[in-house]
Amino acid sequence: MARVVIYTTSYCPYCTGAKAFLRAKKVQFEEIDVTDDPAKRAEMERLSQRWTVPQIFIDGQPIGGYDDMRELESKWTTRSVARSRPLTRRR
Ligand SMILES: N[C@@H](CCC(=O)N[C@@H](CS)C(=O)NCC(=O)O)C(=O)O
Repeated sequence: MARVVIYTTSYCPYCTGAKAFLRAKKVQFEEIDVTDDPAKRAEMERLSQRWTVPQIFIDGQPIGGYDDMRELESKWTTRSVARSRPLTRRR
């Protein structure tokens, strides 16, 4: 299974939303709380080249924040549906 890492702060509603989303999808993740950890925050910024929390990584690849994850998921779903059930013409 892919390793999912999420950098968060305690005061961030997007972080809460991202974690709730992952839990709802039954995706296990490792949380790195950077609220009082400037070194980990700097690590997050270096690896993602982003400055907001959350930042989410899948197998070390930065995928962005909460909005990015939702967008990615909707594209995946659309593609999967398109692949598994080709559109048929209505009669
Ligand atoms: N569109 C971003 C928004 C993230 C965002 O605005 N995060 C806020 C906290 S909720 C932030 O990082 N603000 C700067 C800071 O806390 O230093 C996402 O969906 O992840």
